Amino acid sequence: MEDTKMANGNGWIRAACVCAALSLAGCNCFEDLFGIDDDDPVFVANSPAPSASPAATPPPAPSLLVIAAPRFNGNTGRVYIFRGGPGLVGTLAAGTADAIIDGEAAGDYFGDGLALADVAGDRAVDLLVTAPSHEEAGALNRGRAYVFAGATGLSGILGAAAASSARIDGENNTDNLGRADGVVGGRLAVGAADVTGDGTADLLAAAVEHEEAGATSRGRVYVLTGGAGLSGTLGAAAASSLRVDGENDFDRLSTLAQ
Ligand SMILES: [Ca+2]
Ligand SMILES: [Ca+2]
Ligand SMILES: [Ca+2]
Ligand SMILES: [Ca+2]
Repeated sequence: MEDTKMANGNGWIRAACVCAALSLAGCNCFEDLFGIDDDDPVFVANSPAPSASPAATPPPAPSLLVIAAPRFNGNTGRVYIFRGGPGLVGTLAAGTADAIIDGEAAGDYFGDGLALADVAGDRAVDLLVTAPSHEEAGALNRGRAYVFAGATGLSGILGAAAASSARIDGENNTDNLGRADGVVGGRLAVGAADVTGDGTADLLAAAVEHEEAGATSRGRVYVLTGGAGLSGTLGAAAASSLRVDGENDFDRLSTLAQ
């Protein structure tokens, strides 16, 4: 196989490389592959010249600053998202955030649990928020964990239900899925770690007041496999790949290793 002069003058290419693109006008790949006639002229339209050095890697996007006010507006709860960067300095009112997410209903305590991690597996950081006293109609304080996919792209004032890509509901009344009780450095109600070992972070959520029949408030930790399947409205029991229960009544299992 011979080197072939490109008609646009960009230089020399190997005929074998041209045949990788079967749709190129003038490329007689049958001939080139089987060695019948390697001397045919080959035209490669707009082939880029080889770059002398690889393109510079763009700097990573600044981190997000996420702040929660679980008692905002009658304990509805509100989460503020500021995009980080050199301009984020001084004294700011929380309401000037780049994005604001409001809980669904009074008494939900939206924002009690917070974490940032890519649980959708698309390399864009997702925001995890819990509302431990949220319930759907006919239930009581089951708690709900939300995934907001691609959190860096959020802007304006948003509602938690509509803006979230996934919602995970507690199993039973008064489970309080995602309750952190505002304990700084203590109870971790929601988080992410690749527990399944497939390369994508999984969602971790704790329901401190959950118990199985005959017990009281032992607590249960759930692992929900990360990835594209983590979307829509899900039940914590059915959607989780792993559940870990507390040993004793009132253990209120909640701390998650990451
Ligand atoms: Ca993501
Ligand atoms: Ca409630
Ligand atoms: Ca995983
Ligand atoms: Ca309970």
